[in-house]
Amino acid sequence: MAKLAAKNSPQSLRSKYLELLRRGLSQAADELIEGALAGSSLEPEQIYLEVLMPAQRSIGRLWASGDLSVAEEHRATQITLAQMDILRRAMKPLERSGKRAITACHPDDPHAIPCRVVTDFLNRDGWTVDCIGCCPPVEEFVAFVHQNAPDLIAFSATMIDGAQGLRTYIEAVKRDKPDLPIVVGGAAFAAQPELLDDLGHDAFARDILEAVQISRELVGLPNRTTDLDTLLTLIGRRIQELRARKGLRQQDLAEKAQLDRAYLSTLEHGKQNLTIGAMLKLANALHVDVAELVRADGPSTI
Ligand code: B12
Repeated sequence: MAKLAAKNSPQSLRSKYLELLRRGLSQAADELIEGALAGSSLEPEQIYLEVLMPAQRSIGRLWASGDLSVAEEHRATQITLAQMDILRRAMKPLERSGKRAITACHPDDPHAIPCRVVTDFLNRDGWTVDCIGCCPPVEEFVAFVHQNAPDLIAFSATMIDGAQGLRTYIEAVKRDKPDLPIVVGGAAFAAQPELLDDLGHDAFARDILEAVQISRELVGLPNRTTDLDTLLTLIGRRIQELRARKGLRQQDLAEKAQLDRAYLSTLEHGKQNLTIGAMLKLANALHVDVAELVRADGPSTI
């Protein structure tokens, strides 16, 4: 039973997926992800954010350490793009909100995949999204914004230069449309938060789920995390992530928290309306604040 749970965990799927990326086995990657969608209790959103994205970051590390060539990294990235497409289709979109967004990154920052990720998750949340990836020159971008009349712009920055360059774009957009909300996010800001100083944006989101939440707030849509299922899923993922970080098996954590392992399993899958008492026991067993359990970050390392 424990073996089965481990087999279906995001961590084990991630290691298998990374190995296929390294070896460039695209068909096997199709089979692995399709199999996980069909046969495990993991949601497509979870596979997307907790399997594909960390694996991409690992590919970056392998490339940086010389363990993968540039061509092998490119091949891995193409495989992941194909899987993102499969998962995007598997995610059930929520009711259309009537809101429109543009997602983009700076032209000097060729990392357009994060724009695609923000796009997929806003789409899932009911937005209509124009994903343009790397921006055209500033005047053309402003004209595009004018023509498409979005309710929000989400800028992503992976490279430091890209993050700095966004200032010019934000200034130009704000000159034309001072009230158009702009949310920013991405690895560059996570690495150097001071890049956010005087950037001119309206909000910064630490991760994709937070971006979706903040975007809703910025345009006055009701917050969907008040939806019980979403909240329970977020809490479940958080418990699972904190447990994995401490190297604990479900059984270990259940014993420490004096909870039933099967109950913990349903909690981690967001299928159980947990009591405040259980939340407190888990927080104590994990040595974290209760508030930590309701944060929505995905794991950043494999
Ligand atoms: C694929 C890739 C490329 C591809 C990009 C393809 C594409 N269409 O995007 C290509 C080959 C073009 C590329 C080029 C380069 N790359 Co590159 N690349 C990567 C790699 C392996 C994966 C990127 C990726 O898709 N990650 C998955 C994403 C989605 O994860 P993420 O960025 O963390 O995004 C998450 C959050 O940040 C957040 N988020 C992101 N955006 C946003 C936006 C909003 C609004 C919000 C709320 C949240 C949010 O949500 C995401 C999902 O969880 C990374 C490794 C890595 N660590 O990511 C290196 C990496 C980013 N690249 C790197 C480098 C150095 C380069 C090059 C400079 C290499 C070179 N010498 O030529 C060039 C860039 C050249 C230039 N013109 O500047 C470095 C950057 C180091 C640094 N910090 O400066 C990395 C980290 C690799 C490494 N370990 O060294 N790269």
